[in-house]
Amino acid sequence: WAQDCQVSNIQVMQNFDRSRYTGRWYAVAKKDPVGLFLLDNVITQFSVDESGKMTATAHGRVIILNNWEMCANMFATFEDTPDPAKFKMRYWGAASYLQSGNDDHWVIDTDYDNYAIHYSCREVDLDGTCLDGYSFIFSRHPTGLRPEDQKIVTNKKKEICLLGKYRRVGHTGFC
Ligand code: ODT
Repeated sequence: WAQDCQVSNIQVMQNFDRSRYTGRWYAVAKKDPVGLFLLDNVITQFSVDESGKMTATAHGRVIILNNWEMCANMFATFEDTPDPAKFKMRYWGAASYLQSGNDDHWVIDTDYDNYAIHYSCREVDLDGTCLDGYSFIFSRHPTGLRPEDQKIVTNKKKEICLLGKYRRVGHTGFC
């Protein structure tokens, strides 16, 4: 089996269950996109509304306008696609000067109770690989991933061709 790194061949979570995904997730690692936004202290909260649609809020430390450090409060709604683990995420900030956009939002893998791997390719290259994207590793635990989950996560990072591209996301209490 040779890894081809085609975005269209990336395997996502089978039978993704959005209701089990709800609640709080702590970002523990991140692969940054071009135009990096969320720096650290990133916590997200997923919900499913009365109509079954997934929504989320997130906060994290950002630096805007060159040198102004603040805690960004962000919101997102998710549009379903034929694959239950692939969404379109429309997002915006509590303040107009924060980032907004519409990104792919794929759940690569999760056990719902401990870890989750998120992936978003913003720009697919001519050869079908990802030219610009980002990925978050989330934990249910503010202390990070359990050792038994680290192995699973490392394997998945390999599968999505991002092994070695992540940095640790710290939680210092800034937000
Ligand atoms: O930080 C970056 O460099 C790119 C990320 C931009 C999107 C941030 C939008 C957050 C919107 C509200 C929360 C949603 C939860 C998302 C989970 C993972 C992806 C951000």
